[in-house]
Amino acid sequence: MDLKRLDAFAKGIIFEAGKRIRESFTYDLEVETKSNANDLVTNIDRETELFFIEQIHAFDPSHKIIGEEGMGERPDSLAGVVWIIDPIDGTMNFVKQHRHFMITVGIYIDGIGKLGYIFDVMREDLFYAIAGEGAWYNDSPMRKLQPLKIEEAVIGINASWVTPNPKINHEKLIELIRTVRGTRSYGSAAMEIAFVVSGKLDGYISMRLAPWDIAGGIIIAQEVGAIATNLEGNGFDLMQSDTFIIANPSIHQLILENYIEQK
Ligand code: 2AM
Ligand code: CA
Repeated sequence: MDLKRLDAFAKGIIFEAGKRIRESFTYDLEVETKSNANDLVTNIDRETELFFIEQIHAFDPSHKIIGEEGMGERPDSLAGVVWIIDPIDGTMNFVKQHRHFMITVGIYIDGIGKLGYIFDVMREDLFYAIAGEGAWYNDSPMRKLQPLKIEEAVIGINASWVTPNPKINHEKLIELIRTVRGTRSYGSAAMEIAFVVSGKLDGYISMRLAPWDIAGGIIIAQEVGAIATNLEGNGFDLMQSDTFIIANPSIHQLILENYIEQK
């Protein structure tokens, strides 16, 4: 497999999809809800996924696609070349804020992550990696993450987990929030992962993410030394939804051991 050629093709269709989404603001969005009233999808999410599928199949019909909107083959294993795609990560931001939403793509070959992309559509900012060769923010190589103390860390977390909830001990998370330098919540998992791998955040915690939210980001993580696991400390299973933490290597284990207690 010629990874350089695949990388050039992937970047080309990501940029083109981003251009189409930016142009889509000139006509009406159709917003629907999915699993619950706050789980949004639009015609643009679906049109963007379809654009990826058509382009990828024209490039190589043997490639398979797992997309959030379910329009690809959704193979039940990662055998062969599999693209895991979220056409718009942060759909609520897309609808309400017209910014802070990402296209994110991970390309896996026989289960091994090879190419990972997180594209901030409105800023036209690309975070990406080629496994074993490094990671880049636009044209600049990303540095390996440098060690830091937990007291210096800025952590991405959704405020709802710090209120009483059935999934996680919120008192312990309050202790984490009191310990760290600051917290942020951006509403796009891929954006928060992009910020961790590029050192703009030092950790990000979520109680439920899907494979397409993280598939591209975890490939970038490997290249900069960020640690990404579920909240048990095991690898995220790309065939199902799971809990998730990505963090600077100097604080990943410390957060899991001292501040995370699932119910
Ligand atoms: P989405 O916008 O592609 O749906 C919001 O906090 C983040 O969590 C977004 O990245 C969002 O992705 C993701 N998300 C929202 N609902 C989810 C669900 N039910 N399962 C997994 N991820 C979800
Ligand atoms: Ca999405």
